[in-house]
Amino acid sequence: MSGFQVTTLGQFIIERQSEIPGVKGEFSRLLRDIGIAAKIISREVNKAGLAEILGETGNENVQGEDVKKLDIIANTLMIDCLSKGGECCAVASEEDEHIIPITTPQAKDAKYVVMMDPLDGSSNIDVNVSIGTIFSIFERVTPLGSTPTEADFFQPGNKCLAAGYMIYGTSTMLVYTTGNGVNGFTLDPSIGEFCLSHPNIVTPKTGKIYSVNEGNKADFPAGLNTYIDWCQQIDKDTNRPYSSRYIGSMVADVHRNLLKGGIFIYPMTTKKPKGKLRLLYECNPMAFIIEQAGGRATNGYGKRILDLVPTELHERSPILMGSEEMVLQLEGMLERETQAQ
Ligand code: P6P
Repeated sequence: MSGFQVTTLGQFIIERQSEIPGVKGEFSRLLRDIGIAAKIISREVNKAGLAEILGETGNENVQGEDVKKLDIIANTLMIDCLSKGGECCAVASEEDEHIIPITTPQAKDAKYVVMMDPLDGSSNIDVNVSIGTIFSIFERVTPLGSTPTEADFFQPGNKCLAAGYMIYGTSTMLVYTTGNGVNGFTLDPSIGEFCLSHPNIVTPKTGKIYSVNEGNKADFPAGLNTYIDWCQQIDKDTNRPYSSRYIGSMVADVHRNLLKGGIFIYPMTTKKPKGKLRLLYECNPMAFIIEQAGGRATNGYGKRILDLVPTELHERSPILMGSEEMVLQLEGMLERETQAQ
């Protein structure tokens, strides 16, 4: 016996394929293609410091943000892997203003579309802070064989078939759900395989970590400042306040809170009335994962993130997500102070 007891991502995808109603080999092959892209992006991210590809291209993306070379590399790699695999007919990416139809002959009849943030948190690349890729898979709603349209992407998150993220940190992990729980895989570079390291991730019902950019405090809705003040009171059980943890990289912040318990908040502010994070390829996929792990994800004003119906490709939404009791507590404060106004 070789002692090789781990389950690889490829084995896991095949083993669990039968759990997802109505999907067959195409879906599994699409997940495999994303796993391949993850390995290549991980290689590029981990050599960034050496390959002089740090720094900016001098270009701006559709969001008006400086685009780092790695953003472009990750975006291109994901699209190339999805194109080669032939199971995806179109992609919506944070890096591209419009949807990207995949024009290979096989893709024409593909059933699925992918929404992605190819490299989230990229402002952290040059300071060696963990960054990530966020993806989700939906079934197209336009007729098979026709040219994909934005209608294929304006689906609420509750129609999502799979959502996941890669986090390029001290190790590279891929965490995803297909609606049957959340599982985490750690890349073993020595064999080039993602190995099941965090089976059936369940997030704690409460926690002691709150994650929000308090630099925007003057701009927060009233109830949020009440909540932050409450978090900072001496806790009767442990005699210490909650911990504030915010690294400015959504994947890293949400991943930590997913495992340890906590709340991640990107609220509406007077300057950003719909918040900053994008609904299609940041809020929805992360909300699907959080809910599948037993947590809660809303826009702070009574709407479940996954029930929001998108009308623009790059629209934004305020988001509170993480441990259910913490999210409910903050929602209560927001509601009370909104009504009091
Ligand atoms: P702020 C990174 O640019 C990002 O999109 C997310 O990864 C992160 O959570 C957020 O923006 C940070 O935004 O305004 O706090 O710097």
